[in-house]
Amino acid sequence: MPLALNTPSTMVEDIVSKFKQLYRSEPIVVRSPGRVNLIGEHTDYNEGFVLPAAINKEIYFAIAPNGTQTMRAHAYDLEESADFSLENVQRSQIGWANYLLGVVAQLQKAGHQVKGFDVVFGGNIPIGAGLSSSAAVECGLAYGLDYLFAYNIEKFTLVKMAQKAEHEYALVMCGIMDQFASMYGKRNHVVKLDCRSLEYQYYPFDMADYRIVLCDTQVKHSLASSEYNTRRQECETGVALLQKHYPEVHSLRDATLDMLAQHQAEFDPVVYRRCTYVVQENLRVEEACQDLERGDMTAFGQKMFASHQGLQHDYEVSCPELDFLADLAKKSDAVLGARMMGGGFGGCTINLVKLAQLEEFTRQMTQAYQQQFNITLKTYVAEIVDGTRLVPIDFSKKKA
Ligand code: GAF
Repeated sequence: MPLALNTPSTMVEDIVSKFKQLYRSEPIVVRSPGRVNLIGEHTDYNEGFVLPAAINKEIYFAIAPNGTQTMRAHAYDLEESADFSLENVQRSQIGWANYLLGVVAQLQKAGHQVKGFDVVFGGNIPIGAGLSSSAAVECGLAYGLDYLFAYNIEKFTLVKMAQKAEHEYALVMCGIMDQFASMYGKRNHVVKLDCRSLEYQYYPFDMADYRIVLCDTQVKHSLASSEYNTRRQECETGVALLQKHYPEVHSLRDATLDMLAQHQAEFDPVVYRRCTYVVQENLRVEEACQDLERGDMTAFGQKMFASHQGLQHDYEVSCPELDFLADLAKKSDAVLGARMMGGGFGGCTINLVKLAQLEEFTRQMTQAYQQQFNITLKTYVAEIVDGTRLVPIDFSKKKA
């Protein structure tokens, strides 16, 4: 989702004044965040566990009804506008518009009447960094239209609609984690989601002595989406094989390391490694949550390192840039845990860093990355924030 950076303090004002300038009415404003994932990677589509949180990298929407049958949309950071009829909604050639149209299509499929509306959206979620800017856009619009047209749709249904929008209009067969985290984020908490039952539990995430630091490789290898879909297929192949012996296995969530080991000879070695990783990662999420309950951040961090090892060697979704950063972080005594985050093949590593050594860490990582790849590393200190919400706006104070 191609959006440029912007500073949070002026973002709402800028977007609202652009809206007024373009559409001459008073909008509602919605804020929708990107996400981090502490642990539990590539487990969501295997009906396993994830541990994400919404962060202070966000997309803002200004939206108002326009009394027509048209969506008039403006992508603030790209300075691009486009109008779309809401009769017979289809995928567009305009990439950014598909995230909006996908949501509209889902609402219509569910039988909701989507009347004409105007929308300006923009934000500060870095693009291609694996922080789920597309989920933020989908969730923000779904939430905004639900409010505007008083559909009264359950928040969870909005999450599913946002995910379907991604499948059908962005053509990425993602799991549910990103949209869930964007919508259900809770300030200073991580959320453990069971991606099968969709039950969830918040865990306080103590940031007194630590910071979540994202190191953005600035690369996105072209393999990313094709390999994502291949991994999904490999997992399904593994499940089909296990099912012959264990009919109770419906997804890798139900598999154990023992089951895999018993039948290793029947597996293609690559599929075997993929399945092993997923089963181990699921166990790690459970154990990491116990670490959080005990306040044992050292043990928690160790699981992040182990997760990276699995993603690098068994699931093979990492890349040299991510491996370099994860290895370097592992050697630093400023870091409790680090790993690649999200789909892989680029984007960010997530690092749990001691607050007292934050500057030193950032300096060391930036220097080393520059030397190795001749790329200026970007680092973000993530704060954990609430999920998608309305932003109260006092129009009496706003410039026209
Ligand atoms: C991407 C997907 F969108 C998520 O659903 C998830 O599978 C993640 O990759 C890997 O954990 O962000």
